[in-house]
Amino acid sequence: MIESTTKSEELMRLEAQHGAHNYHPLPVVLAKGLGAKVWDVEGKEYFDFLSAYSAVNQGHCHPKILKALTDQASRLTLTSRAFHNDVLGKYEQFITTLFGYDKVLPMNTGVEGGETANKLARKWGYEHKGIPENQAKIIFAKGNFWGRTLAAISSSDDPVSYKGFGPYMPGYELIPYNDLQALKQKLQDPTVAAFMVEPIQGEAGVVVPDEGYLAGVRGLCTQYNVLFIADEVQTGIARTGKMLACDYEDARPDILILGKAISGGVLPVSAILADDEVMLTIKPGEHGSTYGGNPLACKVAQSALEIVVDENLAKKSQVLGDLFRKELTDFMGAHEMVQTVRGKGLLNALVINDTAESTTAWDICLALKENGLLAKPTHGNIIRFAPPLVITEGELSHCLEIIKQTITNFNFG
Ligand code: IF1
Repeated sequence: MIESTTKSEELMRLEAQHGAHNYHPLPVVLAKGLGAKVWDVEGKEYFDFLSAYSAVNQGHCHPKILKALTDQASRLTLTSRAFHNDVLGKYEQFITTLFGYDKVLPMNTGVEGGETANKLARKWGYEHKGIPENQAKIIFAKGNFWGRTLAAISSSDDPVSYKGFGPYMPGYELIPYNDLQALKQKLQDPTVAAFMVEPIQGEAGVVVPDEGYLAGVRGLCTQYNVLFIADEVQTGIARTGKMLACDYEDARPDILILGKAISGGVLPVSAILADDEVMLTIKPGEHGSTYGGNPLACKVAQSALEIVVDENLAKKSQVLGDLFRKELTDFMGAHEMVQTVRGKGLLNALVINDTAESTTAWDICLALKENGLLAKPTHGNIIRFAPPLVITEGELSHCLEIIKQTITNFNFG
């Protein structure tokens, strides 16, 4: 029997003994969250600079979302789509009006959103573009990440994602990110149904494409009659300083995928939005899920989206993000190990002057944790910084001091 000295160690031991080892978490055990802060089981306070990978944009345990959750939870939580309910239609009207699309297909996780978008694109390709049956191609950008299913990893060029899980989904092809020439070249192929891309690549390390890239994608997809699928699961819902990252260039996707913060980190909700020509290619019984569009999820999601609008979180994200990057860029000048700070709104990353195979970013995150700030590397030398959008300017300034002090005192060896 391994003797554990603290409650955290005992709880981490339980996970190690009884849970799959499919993660390598930072050694911290959280027990409470409110706004931009979380507390561990020993009561230590931290600023959350991961926001559950941008699912907690509205802040932990937002009272309005919790009220929506508890009010609905005592009425009706799940009917399945075998029957109608008194919540779904009103939510569908709300979200399609908010984002400006004819229809929404509600699912649960972000990757189900991607899978749904891929099915819609293929069906549209056969029924509206005349692509021969079972020959539809979907193009992705290198460095993409849209989840862990066999389809999602089939489009990945990261061996950690796909190695050992073959065979892979056919009909997927890759081009370099942020390369309009490569996209134009690929779209000459008449069997291409769609191009699916993140407006900013999250897992790749908050990779921001050149000005004009998204507008260029929109133009080329229109020119070659190819669906532009925007994966805004991580960049959407005000994270990058606009409601959608695509809004920076008025690049309206043909299929919009939302997840994560659509429900403010309270329960899994995703949504696929499209206009009728695309959405109505899927007929009754051809797609769905047990929990997709359940009344509880719809109430939570509507409340979470209303908060984004009412609290003007997109503007907050833009203003605070500019402040964050300016302060760290000034700091970088005096610190040769900090190579780059990049991002939009409050989706940012710090690139350390080290190799992607190093543990430097991890070690810095351990030091940040000791100093009361939780962040996670996306690769060996890149640290993502993405606090809840409800963080105050004062809290952000305090966190900037923690980051600068931690890096200044860090022994880069
Ligand atoms: C985990 C990464 C981020 C996503 C984009 C779709 C999905 C995701 C752009 C799928 C999910 C999550 C998955 C989560 C960690 C996190 C992540 F590190 F795995 F790669 F954010 F960068 N599109 N990203 O980022 O959404 O099915 O997870 O709801 O632990 O796997 P999901």
